[in-house]
Amino acid sequence: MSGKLQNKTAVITGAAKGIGFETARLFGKEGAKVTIMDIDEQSAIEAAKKLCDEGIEAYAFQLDVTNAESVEKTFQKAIANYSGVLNILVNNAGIADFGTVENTSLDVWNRIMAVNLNGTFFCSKAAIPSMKEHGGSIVNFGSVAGVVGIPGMAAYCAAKAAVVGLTKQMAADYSAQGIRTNCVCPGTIASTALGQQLLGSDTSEETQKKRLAKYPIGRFGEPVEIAEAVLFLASDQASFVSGAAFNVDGGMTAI
Ligand code: NAI
Ligand code: 1HS
Repeated sequence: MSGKLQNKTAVITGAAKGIGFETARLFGKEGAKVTIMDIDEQSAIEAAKKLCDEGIEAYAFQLDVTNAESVEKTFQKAIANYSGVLNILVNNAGIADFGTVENTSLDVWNRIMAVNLNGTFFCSKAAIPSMKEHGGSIVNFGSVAGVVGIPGMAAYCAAKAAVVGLTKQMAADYSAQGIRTNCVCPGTIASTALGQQLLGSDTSEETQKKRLAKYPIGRFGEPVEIAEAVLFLASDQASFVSGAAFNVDGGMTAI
């Protein structure tokens, strides 16, 4: 049986855990070779091993996406490992923190920008040369927080909105050169570390109720529901889709 990503090569950042890991697993099930890049080396190795045990060709590289020099070197190694051909990049690595403009420190602001926005910029910069030669697809990670304002998440909302903007800009520059760029904007995925951090940021019954009430579908999402959307955008099924910000949010941004 031939999968939707048969023989494609993919790099997924922040894929040791959470949504990134489920994306790597789904890509692998669809026939892709997957490279997990994550700041957490041990977890990245374990994640790749788990996928190999499931019959997927998976590799692990330690990488902090905020370090431009390491990004360049690590992508060179990963792309060489794919004999020079990288088809898909998923810029999934991301972190969240909380605060209004008044109570967000410059350190927190810079860190949120560094991982969510600069990381996407650095990794794309490292992947594009191979993709220009062979064609490619980049999927960035926005959030509903990049589409609407979320109380108490100034830096995160700004970073994710910038990722949505960068996605459209990259589509404008590179679509004619065979590289489609899109982003997913997930609503809350409660089961991941980041989802738990979000729900734990204010555990009052009132806030929890208000949060869930924002989701017309009546629940939060699962990692695999985001992975399915990333798979579509990354695959040839989305051959005419470039510059899209795809809300995968149970209707959260529709109301
Ligand atoms: P997670 O916290 O479960 O996983 C994030 C992964 O990124 C971890 O393995 C972590 O080690 C890695 N990472 C963190 N900083 C890194 C760095 N500097 N370099 C390389 N790797 C790094 O998070 P989750 O929930 O899987 O989120 C994935 C993406 O989805 C993020 O971009 C997040 O902003 C976005 N998102 C998540 C939502 C949620 O509710 N969980 C909702 C909307 C968007
Ligand atoms: C943290 C992740 O990107 C989701 S922000 C959505 C927060 S809320 O709508 O569930 O309050």
